[in-house]
Amino acid sequence: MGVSGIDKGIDPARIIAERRLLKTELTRFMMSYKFATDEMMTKINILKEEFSSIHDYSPIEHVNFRLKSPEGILRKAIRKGCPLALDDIRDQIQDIAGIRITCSFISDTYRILDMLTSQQDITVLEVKDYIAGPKSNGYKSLHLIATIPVFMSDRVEPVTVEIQIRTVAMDFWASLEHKIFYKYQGEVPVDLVHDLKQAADVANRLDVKMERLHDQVVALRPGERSETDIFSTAGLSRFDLPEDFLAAVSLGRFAEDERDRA
Ligand code: 0O2
Repeated sequence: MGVSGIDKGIDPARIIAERRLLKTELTRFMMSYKFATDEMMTKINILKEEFSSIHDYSPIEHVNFRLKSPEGILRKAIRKGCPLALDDIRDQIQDIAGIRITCSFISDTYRILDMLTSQQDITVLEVKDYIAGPKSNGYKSLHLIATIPVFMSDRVEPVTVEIQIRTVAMDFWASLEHKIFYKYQGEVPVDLVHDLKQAADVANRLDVKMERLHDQVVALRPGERSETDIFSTAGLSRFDLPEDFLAAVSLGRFAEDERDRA
């Protein structure tokens, strides 16, 4: 079959012009997802650094991101019966930009979800809570589907990003299950499906146990962190704060308190 369309009697110059236009549109389309991922990654890294400098651990273990390839987008669009037009793909395929946050504990996954969803420029489209309601195969994860505005040279575009938030144990399970699923092309033998479900239950028990242990350890530790710890975790050297500056600021605060009380 002639892919070019030339043998169908279409003017070759028109075909070339169309192709060029499509190429530009596709590049802009993919770029918008890349920029949205960059913006979200900045937000997540800020949360990670800020949280670990105030508390004495980071709720975020790792963060990965990926852009779905054009072939992957096409496959998913065909699988979902989505028309192959960029506007329809933008509306219906919500995981073109994907970020995965791996947390230490289950409570951290919800904490991170709250921190992200409370940011003013993030618009939540959907939250799928596969932790509270796991899939029948045992899959657990929190999925946040949200838009973030991307400021480009001539326009502002809200771009959809899918953020998967899960514990290390959930992530370990999901990556193995994903490999097995692809190896068997979706036709996973029944005994393997059963073993995977059992492994998901074991992973969940580990999550619960580890969180309980962590809570016990935290309860034993003094809550306050020293100033030096805070600066070193944040990767900063100590600021030199002159005594008279500190005195002036604290006097100002006393005066403000007095005014508020009056
Ligand atoms: P890949 O290769 O990771 O990109 P919907 O949009 O609701 O019609 P969709 O998009 O399947 O359907 O939504 P869902 O179920 O929330 O899944 C989105 C992504 O979550 C998947 O993307 C997977 O990354 C992950 N996921 C969902 N279910 C499972 C599961 O059972 N096992 C594993 N390992 N991952 C899962 P993709 O595009 O399917 O795959």
